Amino acid sequence: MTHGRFISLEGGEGAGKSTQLRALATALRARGLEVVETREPGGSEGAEAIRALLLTGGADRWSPRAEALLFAAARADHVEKTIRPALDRGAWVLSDRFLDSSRAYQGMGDLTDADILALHRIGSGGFLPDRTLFLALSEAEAAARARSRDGDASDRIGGRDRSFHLAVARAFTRFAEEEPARFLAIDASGDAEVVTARLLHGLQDLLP
Ligand code: T5A
Repeated sequence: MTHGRFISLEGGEGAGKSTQLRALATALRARGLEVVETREPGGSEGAEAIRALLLTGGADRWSPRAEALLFAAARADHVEKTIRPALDRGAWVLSDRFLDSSRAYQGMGDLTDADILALHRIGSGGFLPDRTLFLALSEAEAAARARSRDGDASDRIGGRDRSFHLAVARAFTRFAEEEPARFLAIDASGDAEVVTARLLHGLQDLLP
């Protein structure tokens, strides 16, 4: 019997989260674990429908408060329909973004970190990952990676200005300082295989 674990990957746009999530899943499956790959916003039927509402349309489609509530609602559905059932059967769940993205992206303007945590308590009972791996990458490298994949295209939130994304990066760095047991900053520079090895090292104490 394996013991289910919930791991989230966080970071700015283009840091390599999706790439690393796939590589981590492969590495964990090679150890005989059942692995569920999921993402936010999304990861369940209802949350994927909310994802489309959140990431498309004009910059002012949603007020900051409505946006935060939509993320929290999507997360509540994701936790209830996808994450908890998988953990209950002993699977490892890897999520491309989770609560800390809301804290970094929605919790530093009209709403505070305490507001986002309150929404999470209401929506998902305050449920937290066993470990969060923050892919730390310089602004220039992340922009180059995102550009190589998307050109100049970006979604409703990714398209916000440079100062917004710098504040997001600072928030993630602060979370790593404040919660070192759960939230680990991992150097995301260099070849993908090297980054995967660093991430696996960050999970070492949780592995069966
Ligand atoms: N959001 C999300 C909130 O505001 N609040 C929330 O609560 C949540 C959950 C989601 C958006 O929603 C916001 C944040 C986001 O703006 P998304 O479409 O899910 O958007 O996209 P992102 O999560 O932003 O991630 P991206 O898809 O932009 O980038 P990734 O997944 O970090 O990067 P990835 O793996 O696609 O890699 C980017 C490119 O770099 C290459 C890849 O091949 C790819 O081309 N690459 C590397 N190149 C060189 N060396 C390496 N080591 C590389 N690793 C990857």
